Amino acid sequence: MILIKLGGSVITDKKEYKRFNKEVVSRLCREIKDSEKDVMIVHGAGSFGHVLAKEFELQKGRIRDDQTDAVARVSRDVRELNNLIIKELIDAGIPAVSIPTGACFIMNDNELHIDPKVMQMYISIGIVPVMFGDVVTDTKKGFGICSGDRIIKCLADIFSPDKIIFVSDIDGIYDRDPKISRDAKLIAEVNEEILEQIPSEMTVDDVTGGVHAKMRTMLDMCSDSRDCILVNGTVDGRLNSLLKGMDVVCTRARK
Ligand code: IP8
Repeated sequence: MILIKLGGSVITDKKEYKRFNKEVVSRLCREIKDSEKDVMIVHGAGSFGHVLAKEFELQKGRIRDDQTDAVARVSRDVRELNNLIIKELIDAGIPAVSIPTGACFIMNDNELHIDPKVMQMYISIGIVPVMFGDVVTDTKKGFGICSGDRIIKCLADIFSPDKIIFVSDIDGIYDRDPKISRDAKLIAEVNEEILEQIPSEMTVDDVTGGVHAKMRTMLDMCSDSRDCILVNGTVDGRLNSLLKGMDVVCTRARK
């Protein structure tokens, strides 16, 4: 099984509140279907989640009264995004069902605990469960933000996928910020030592951390028998080629 995270930067326009990248998502769903691989899918929140979550500091848990309304609005918005994605998956021929993280699971001081039974049942009848970054109740903090990357980590521990693919809007990890430095070089394989040397301020405007945090999660999950790969989903066919086992421009995490 291949675990795929569709990142917020590729499924939405992160600069504009609730802007869905319908064409890109539709193509990515067709690329997944065409690969004929057995997959589980998680998606990020993009501008459906991060804009309000950041404004109301939801990642800090319950710290003031005006957050309650924001919790409800962010939950509503990420479900709206999830519905749009489920529609594209079904239109592409993938029988997908939504498993809303905040409705099904609880966090304990930011730590997500997933009971896999519902997902196992869906998988056993040929349905693809889809989870997403969400606002989740937290036994210690009242609520918190659970990122898609944290869900991926949890699912990887439970379902032992052969491969984990993070689909983003960048070709991979660079040795310096490619938006600032024209001679930034793409790194094909990242390990702990290489990651240490990459500037940590090279992050996107997220409440759940940027490229650096993602690479760290990837290093945690990769092994000799499991590839963890960051790939650019804005390039036509790249995800499809990667799913089919071809060599593509990307960054792989290496222990
Ligand atoms: O986009 C964040 O999930 P991510 C979830 O996977 C919210 O980091 C609600 C901001």
